[in-house]
Amino acid sequence: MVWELGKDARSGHVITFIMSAALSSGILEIHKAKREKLAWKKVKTINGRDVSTWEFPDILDILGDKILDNSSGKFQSLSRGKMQNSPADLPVRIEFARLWPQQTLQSSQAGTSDLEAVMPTQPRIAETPKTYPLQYNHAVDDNFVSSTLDAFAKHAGQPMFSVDDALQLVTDACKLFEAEGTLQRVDVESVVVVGDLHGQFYDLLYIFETMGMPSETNPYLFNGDFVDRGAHSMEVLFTLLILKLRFPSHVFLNRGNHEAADLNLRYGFAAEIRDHYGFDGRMFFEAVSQMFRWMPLAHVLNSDVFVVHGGLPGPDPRLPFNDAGGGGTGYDAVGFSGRRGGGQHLSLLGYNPDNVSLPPRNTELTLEDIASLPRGGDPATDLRALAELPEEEAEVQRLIVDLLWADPRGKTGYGPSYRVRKGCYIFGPNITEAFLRRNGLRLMIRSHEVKVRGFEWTHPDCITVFSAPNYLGHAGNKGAVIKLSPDETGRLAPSFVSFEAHDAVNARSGR
Ligand SMILES: [Mn+2]
Repeated sequence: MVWELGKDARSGHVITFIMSAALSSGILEIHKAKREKLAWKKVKTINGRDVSTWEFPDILDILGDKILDNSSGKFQSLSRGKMQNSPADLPVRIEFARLWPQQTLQSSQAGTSDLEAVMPTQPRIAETPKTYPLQYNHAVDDNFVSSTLDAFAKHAGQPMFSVDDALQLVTDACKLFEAEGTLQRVDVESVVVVGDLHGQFYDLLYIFETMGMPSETNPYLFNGDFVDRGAHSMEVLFTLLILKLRFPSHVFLNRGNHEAADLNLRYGFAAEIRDHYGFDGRMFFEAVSQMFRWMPLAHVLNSDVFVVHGGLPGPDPRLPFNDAGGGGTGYDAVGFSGRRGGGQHLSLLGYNPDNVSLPPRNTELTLEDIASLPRGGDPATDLRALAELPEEEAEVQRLIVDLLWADPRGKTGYGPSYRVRKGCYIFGPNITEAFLRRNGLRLMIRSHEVKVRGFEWTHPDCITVFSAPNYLGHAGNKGAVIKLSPDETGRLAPSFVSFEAHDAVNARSGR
């Protein structure tokens, strides 16, 4: 079955189809008994590109960028969009295959996220002690940084540190993050902001080549999603940690949604740790997971620029997440069609987010509110577990999920996100504006979504930056970084550097 979005079609149709397909596969797992007889759709190609082996989030990543605005199509037009972004090439042609639920179910079970399935449970017997090229003894100087980066570049994919040294390094870095705040305020002359890296180590090296190595005079802020997806999460993570240890007040890291154990088990980082350290990798995995829990969630630069991985706090009050039976399994943010009132339409086979626009929060969140969010845990994306918590506690957890997972959209107000299973929303330009104004801020920078040029002016005062070119080894996008340096008034102003992929093996094989 093929649907084609022609020039006359209202933009937004494609993404609606895709969202409904994603929604379907999600619902399938829960309501299997009810839906066994139905055929389900799976995307085979997009504009002729075979995406049949891609996971839905990846397809959405790519399509969310092609269709410049994934809600109302406001930025999408036959000329340049309002934000001067290039529109997607039309028509977008999407080919669906029909699949029976049983097959879909099996393939989703194959990707089990259980620690036992990824990590070895038994130590190997009679293992000869290995020697490793690098040693870590708490002293990180320029020489250590450069020899580590050299060794990584030459031997990417092989462990360079003993697991004991690796553990020590993570433990030391963790102490630095613990000493920082959930919301970290820093003042800088200038700073390079780097978006998602996703294990693309050689692209990180290229960023350093182009923008200069981090130093006291060249600060960096890495905006989350360092690991998973790409081939060299270990090298990327160690590089960032070593730089943090070398320049604790000039290298900053924000936690991304992929700095979380459950994602690492599914998207490659845990497997990479296993390949490096075997049974001992369990210890290391747990230490890294613990460190991730203490990374700051956001930075404010010069009391002016807000930097966060995903997005802004969701609506207040929140619309409840309902399922067809009202059990709160969280597959939709708004009522199903057939529910009375509200003019909101959501059915099992698709919904039109255009019809949903929740107003800005009754109580706008302050930076102090964000600063007081707890750390030390993983984002609560299990909506059923969340429903068990006292409301106040649940709301705190939802805010953390918003910061790590939410996306902006073109239409004003809040709407349902295709990441609805994480419990988050998409937010419009007026939401960004209200948050920034309430907090005396001028600009927001976020990452989390792939962009053709590596960056995008998503709202008048919100930039998306994504630094993993040719994401997943096949997205064909450029990567970009933002350099913030003082304008004539002395305030931080962005300039952009886009770059092509420099990593021949970006994608972890078989993932
Ligand atoms: Mn992300």
